[in-house]
Amino acid sequence: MITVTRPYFPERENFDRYVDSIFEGRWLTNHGPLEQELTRRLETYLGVENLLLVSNGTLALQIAYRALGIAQMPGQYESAEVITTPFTFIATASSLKWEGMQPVFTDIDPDTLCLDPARIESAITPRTRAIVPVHVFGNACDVEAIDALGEAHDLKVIYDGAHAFGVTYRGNSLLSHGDASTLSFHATKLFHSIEGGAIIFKRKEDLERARKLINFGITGPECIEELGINAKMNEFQAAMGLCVLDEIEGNLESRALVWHAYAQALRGNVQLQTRQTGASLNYAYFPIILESESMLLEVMQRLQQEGYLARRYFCPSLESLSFLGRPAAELQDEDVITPQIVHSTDIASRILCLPLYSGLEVSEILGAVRIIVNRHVKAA
Ligand code: T4K
Repeated sequence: MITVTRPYFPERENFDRYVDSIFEGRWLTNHGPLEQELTRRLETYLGVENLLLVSNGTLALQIAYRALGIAQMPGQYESAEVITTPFTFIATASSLKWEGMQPVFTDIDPDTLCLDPARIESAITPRTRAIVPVHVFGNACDVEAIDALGEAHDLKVIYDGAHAFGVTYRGNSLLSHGDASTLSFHATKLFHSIEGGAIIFKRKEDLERARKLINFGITGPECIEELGINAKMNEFQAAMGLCVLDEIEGNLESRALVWHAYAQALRGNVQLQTRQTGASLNYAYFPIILESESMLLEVMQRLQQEGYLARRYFCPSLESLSFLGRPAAELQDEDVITPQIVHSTDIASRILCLPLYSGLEVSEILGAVRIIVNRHVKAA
């Protein structure tokens, strides 16, 4: 079976060298030497400052909310609101709810699939604390418009950049926008550390606060300064991250071949995500948008019969999940605004991500391309 993704496995000898250094140094976690080395190397590779490694991309979001002071602290009013996109992986919104905030979904742009800045302003209320947009499938959000909205309304902006590893926008790292940007280094991502993630802060003082929060709020042997949690990256995760980073260029080249082969064969046959002008490609995902859900189901089944496991990233559209909704008491509140979601629901019902990973050969995807093109020709 050719799955939607496959984790990148670096050269075993390279990994062994890093593991040998862990055994020699007898240091396993709590800000070890490999975690420090990976921090430095990622800052250089990504062209960013104030990067903090954490144990996964979901905790990266949660820690960012806390460090920036928007997450609920015990005893605070329940219904702080955060504007976010319904077209994303569940963790973007569930991390908000988990931290006691109310995700308020506003619609996406049906072409870029990112949060539509034109719809954000009317959803802002006195309870709004922040905006959490997602660079979905590595496509840059309209960062200028969103950053400006954040500034005008005194709202924090945290970009969920889980898919945006290495993406540049107008020559600089896309991840340097907002008050913070987060990354996921899950095994299925183009850059990974088995499980892992990072936060890139605009300000050094936010980084320092977050560094404390990921280590239980501890600042010294007998000093626990504030409420914290454990969100540290361990040395084995960092070792994998270093090896994967050592080989990142080959990984990207291999993905690029398949990405461009799909694009060339499918453009004009199915709708593709419109990429933001000025943003680079990182070849993380290849989504296609079919004409209807029934066509999607038919294509998916045919692909599966031929050995391709495409995935419905991201379905369902998150506004449909009742457990992310408002508590009943708040629903009676006149100030509550429930924006209409049209595009995200529609796109979520018709979008399919095709297999894409390093090592996948162009010759291996031709069968999938044929199935999709044939179905399109039949429908036309
Ligand atoms: N924000 C956004 C926008 C995100 O997309 C994500 C995660 C997050 C936040 C949270 O970050 P983390 O806390 O996860 O770091 C996967 C990943 O688990 C998840 O990290 C990712 N987004 C999401 C888009 O995809 P699933 O449920 O699709 O994973 P799974 O287990 O079905 O794997 C997909 C395919 O990969 C399988 O068909 C086979 C292959 N696979 C997977 C694993 C784990 C392998 O071949 N080997 C493996 O070890 O969620």
